[in-house]
Amino acid sequence: MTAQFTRGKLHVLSEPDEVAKLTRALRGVGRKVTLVPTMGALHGGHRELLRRARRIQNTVLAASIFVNPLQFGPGEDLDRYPRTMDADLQKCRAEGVELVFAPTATTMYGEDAQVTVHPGPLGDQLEGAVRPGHFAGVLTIVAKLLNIVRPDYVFFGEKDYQQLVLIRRLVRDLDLDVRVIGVPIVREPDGLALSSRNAYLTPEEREQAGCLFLALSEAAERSRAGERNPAVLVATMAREVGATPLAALDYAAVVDEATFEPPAELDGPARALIAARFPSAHLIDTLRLPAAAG
Ligand code: PAJ
Repeated sequence: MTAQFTRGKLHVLSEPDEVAKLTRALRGVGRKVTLVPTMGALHGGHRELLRRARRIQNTVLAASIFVNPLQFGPGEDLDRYPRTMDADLQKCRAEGVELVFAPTATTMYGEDAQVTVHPGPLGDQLEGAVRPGHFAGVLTIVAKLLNIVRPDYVFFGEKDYQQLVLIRRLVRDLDLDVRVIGVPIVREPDGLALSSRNAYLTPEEREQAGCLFLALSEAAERSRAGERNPAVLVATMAREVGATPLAALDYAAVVDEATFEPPAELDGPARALIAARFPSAHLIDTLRLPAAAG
């Protein structure tokens, strides 16, 4: 192995140069690298990504922990975003992570970083319309992480489905040499998708937050029953959230899974997406729509 690396041990590095040097040395001795990018405050969703990533044999499992300021808009939750580094490192150790890259904003962006990745039209839709500039920030940090770590595999959750689609396009359109792997959503017993932002919810909001999954499930049920009109499914979702006192709908949408365009009629793999604002948190969720039964 290399001088600075002991197999099976957790190495925590904060300098991009050190990380690049270490992973280059590991590649030099034939090791592949798998990366799981996160913003920390690790929960069961992140742990599922780490577990799936660890199943790829004979690779070094790396995770990044970085609350990326570039993907937060003015007035968003950058300052209060949960930061739980010690607990995160414990979880990484428990999941067999061998390298954690935890940079600071200054080392990542310096004083004068100016060039960013432009996500294209999909970056302005849905979540991008609610959070202008968000996806440019996401794609810029992901491109940087991929360039520093140079992983063979990189894992992302389907919970942030539009993010996953945009990252696949980033890799395709900029010819990046990495395999992107998507992981299904981990949920609470009432269906609420695990999220670091769930910690913001008051008990009353938490009780009502199941409405997102309920809305998606109703749309899926109608689709299974033969409803082919996306507008009907969108109206079904909007009604469910509208009936939840503390929730305000940001968007409900049905998109073609391959193109991410809203289909005129459902005739192939499609996905429902939903986002709602509670007084304390903006929450998103998604579900694949089943084809009609029979
Ligand atoms: P973060 O919100 O920390 O999420 C890190 C990864 O965990 C993402 O790929 C996300 O989709 C996945 N994830 C979160 N909750 C999940 C759940 N309940 N089930 C399955 N996967 C889940 O997403 C980001 O960070 C950032 O935008 C990042 C990609 C790290 C760039 O800064």
